[in-house]
Amino acid sequence: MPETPEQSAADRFDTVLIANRGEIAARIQRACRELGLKTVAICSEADRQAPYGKTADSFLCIGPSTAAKSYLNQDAILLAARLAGAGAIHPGYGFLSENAAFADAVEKAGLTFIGPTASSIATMGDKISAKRAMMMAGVPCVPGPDTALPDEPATIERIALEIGYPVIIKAAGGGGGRGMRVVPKADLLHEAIALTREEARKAFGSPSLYMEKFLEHPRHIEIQVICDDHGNAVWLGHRDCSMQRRHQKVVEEAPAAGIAPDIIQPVGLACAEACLQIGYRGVGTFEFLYEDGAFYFIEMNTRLQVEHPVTELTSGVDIVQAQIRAAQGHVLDLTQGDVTCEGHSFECRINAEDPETFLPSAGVVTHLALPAGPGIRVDTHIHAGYKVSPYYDSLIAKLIVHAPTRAEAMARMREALAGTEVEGISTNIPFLRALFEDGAFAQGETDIHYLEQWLKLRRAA
Ligand code: MV4
Repeated sequence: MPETPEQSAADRFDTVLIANRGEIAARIQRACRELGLKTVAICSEADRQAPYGKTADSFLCIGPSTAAKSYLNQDAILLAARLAGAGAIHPGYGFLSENAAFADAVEKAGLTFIGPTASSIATMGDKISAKRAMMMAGVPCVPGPDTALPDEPATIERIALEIGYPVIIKAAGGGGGRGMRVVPKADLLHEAIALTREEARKAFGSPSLYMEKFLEHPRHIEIQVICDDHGNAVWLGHRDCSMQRRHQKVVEEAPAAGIAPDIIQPVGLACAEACLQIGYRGVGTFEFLYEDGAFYFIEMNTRLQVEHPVTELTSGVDIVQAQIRAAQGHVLDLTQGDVTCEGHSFECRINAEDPETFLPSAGVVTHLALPAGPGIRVDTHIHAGYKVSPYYDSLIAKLIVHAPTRAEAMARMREALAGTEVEGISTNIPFLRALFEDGAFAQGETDIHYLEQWLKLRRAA
């Protein structure tokens, strides 16, 4: 009798190594345990006291505090997986999560990489091939060619005129705000290209560039997808992540305010369809700019994202469990018709940082009070006595709320923020409290530039 996918899935792995740290290591461990899987936690020397180390089935220190020598050390992670008997590696977000060579090395070691194939990661890592794949799949993209800029100045000038100024020059190896330059008018075109090309060569090892229409006041809307290995893909709704500073998101929400379901639905369906066309597996996020009622694809993230909880609360789907089950080879246990969006959710990223300079604030948390109650969720790894180290990202907790309406969710977040106390280090909590009193934010009238403008005004006042 041939084995069904469900029969073989259970055998694929029973132990997961979590190749990450902080709140997401704790989050992934919880999902694994709920699925009956054993866990291997790893740490750097700075993270030996991590609470998720104590609750894991194995806990291995894999290197010094510097991420390059621990959380980014592929050989050390693969060795730890072998020593601890892990059959799969979950990369979390950041670190090695979008490294195609690592995904490939994991599979070559006979382990399962909990994420898409190395080939999907590579396609989406090159922003030009990502755009080409999406244009071919019928996903709406920003106007501009899905090919690298040629060398001939006259041809480049023609492309820019065809698109219409202002245009933006982006590096194929960039993404997340790195390696891009806006060109307001024709006489600045060639200099902008030369500068961006040099930066791209240095930063990404590739001088490849592309050009797009520059959208001046868009919102950042993203669509969450989940796919299995058996030709099933669904989208789980959308999020607004416009509230950011220097490409670091600060507040995210689901669904996006004021975008009618019948406007977003064709875009979500196109994303799910695109996943089938490219043979995508696991969770992914399509990033769009949204301006004047239209959506324009910019990038796809091939990892679990920081802000996944707002979609979990509105869709009722445990995205981390679904991701692990997809990697095991299970058939997706939900169809598009099962997916709903209930109520409204916000997430605040609580960062250990100086409120004026935004520089990371390290030290011991001397006192911690976390909010609780209906519709309140806190994803964190910290506790009173925890030492926040200066080596890593400053994210120490995510405060997530859910309520029937956007206004109620905002009120719930105000209460949750009022009930959050972190002492011993500086955090952005005072700033988040002020933001949730802002009138334009309450009206949903914000774009990707809003937060930086708000901060400027606040400093001036
Ligand atoms: C753009 C854009 C305007 N027009 N592309 C920045 C991060 C990277 N993911 C793409 N980014 C942008 N691409 C075109 N054609 C404006 C941005 C942008 C941005 C996008 C999303 C969230 C915040 C942002 C902040 C500044 C610029």
